[in-house]
Amino acid sequence: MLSQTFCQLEGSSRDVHPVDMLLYDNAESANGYKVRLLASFLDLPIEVRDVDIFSGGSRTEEFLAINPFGQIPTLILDDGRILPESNAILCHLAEGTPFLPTAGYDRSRVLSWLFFEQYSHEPYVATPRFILRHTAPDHPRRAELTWRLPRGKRAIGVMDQTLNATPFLHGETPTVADIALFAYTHRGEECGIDLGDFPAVQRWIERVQCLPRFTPMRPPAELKLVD
Ligand SMILES: N[C@@H](CCC(=O)N[C@@H](CS)C(=O)NCC(=O)O)C(=O)O
Repeated sequence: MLSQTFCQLEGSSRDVHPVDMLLYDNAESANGYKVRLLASFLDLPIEVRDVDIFSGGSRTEEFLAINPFGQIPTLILDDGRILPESNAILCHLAEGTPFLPTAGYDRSRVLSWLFFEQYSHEPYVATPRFILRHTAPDHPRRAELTWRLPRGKRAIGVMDQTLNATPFLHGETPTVADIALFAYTHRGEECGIDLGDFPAVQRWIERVQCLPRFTPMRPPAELKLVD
């Protein structure tokens, strides 16, 4: 069991509050932001501990003992159990709330957006953002943008088509599907994608930003380049 700690949650009306879940995170990560955003919507107190992922902080022996994937976000539950993977964390925290429908077709449909995010969106939207923000202009990885970005635009196009018909990705109210896909999509310009081409997505971004208890992504302390 984690000992109860006290922290100040940024962008929250709370000042000092007892918390019992711990999130390994990094301000530059929109995967981590997914968790912080849902926690804010649900008013869940979570202590956030930043891991310096750009200087090997996620590959230390100590961190690999917590998460052998060597990645953030990783959540430590109040009973000490470990939960990696942003979308699994979203589902865990959203259980029993309107952000995750109960078992049946609706829940499966929300899950299909989460798998879409990981397979068809994240590698072609989040990875270009990483390349553009964390490699020098002559870095060999810049060549990947030529094949990644068209696929990213295709994924956002699929979202745009859906959001032309419904206010949120699965119907009339927000779910974890919206949170998972909002995270990197709303930073489209940083990913090399012009959101002006996707008007329904732009309206949806504003809709999410107007939800009660919305919290913005944290700015990174500094932008670090990788070799
Ligand atoms: N599928 C994972 C991806 C997590 C991920 O890519 N994390 C990155 C930051 S956004 C990370 O920890 N990178 C550091 C590393 O791989 O060492 C999820 O959705 O949580």
